[in-house]
Amino acid sequence: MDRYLVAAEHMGVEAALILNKADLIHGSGLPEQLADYAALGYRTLATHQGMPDASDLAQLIGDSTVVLVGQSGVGKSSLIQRLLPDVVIRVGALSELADKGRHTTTTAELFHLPNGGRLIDSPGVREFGLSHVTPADIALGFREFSAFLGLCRFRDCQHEQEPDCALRAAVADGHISEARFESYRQIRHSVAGTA
Ligand SMILES: Nc1nc2c(ncn2[C@@H]2O[C@H](COP(=O)(O)OP(=O)(O)O)[C@@H](O)[C@H]2O)c(=O)[nH]1
Ligand SMILES: [Mg+2]
Ligand SMILES: [Zn+2]
Repeated sequence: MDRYLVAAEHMGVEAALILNKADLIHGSGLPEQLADYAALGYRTLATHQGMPDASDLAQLIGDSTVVLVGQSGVGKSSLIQRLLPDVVIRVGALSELADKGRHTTTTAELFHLPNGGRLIDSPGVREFGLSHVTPADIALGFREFSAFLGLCRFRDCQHEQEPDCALRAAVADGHISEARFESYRQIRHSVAGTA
């Protein structure tokens, strides 16, 4: 999720988080995590296919153009099917698996919604590339870090072991969650590994 958010921040695209299959998440702690993202200022929605009128989704989308991203099987196509009950949309992880097996080019599909919104379904997106993103961009992709960037003792602070690191101090003070900081470090290292 944080990789998607870094990419969205980098592109200047507004991100909203949809927790789908909310019928399956009891006791998972996921609603609490979603609330953490809402507190960061992201729009969030918990939904599932048992809410067939999809008004919650339609409201979130409004008249904007939205691309749905997420791993295969999370229910992207099903979400669109709820918005457009009369359109024939391929639902089911199997069809996407078959696509991968055939190495077909993944095609995105654009759907027009009745209220003027547009929705792009993106089948088979497995790895969301951050190849154009620099380490500094990754830190900027974590929006709650921005208040602390530039305040470390060293201008080129890697936020690892350096003394007087403002980011790590913010984590220690509870201004930045440990989960998000750990996520930042993982993304940072994964991108450094491929650079
Ligand atoms: N329990 C549950 N299953 C869902 C929900 N939404 C989708 N699914 C199922 O998840 C599978 C993958 O759905 P699909 O829309 O094809 O996912 P996509 O790969 O992201 O497009 C299908 O078997 C759907 O029936 C939901 O809200 N709850
Ligand atoms: Mg799909
Ligand atoms: Zn630092």
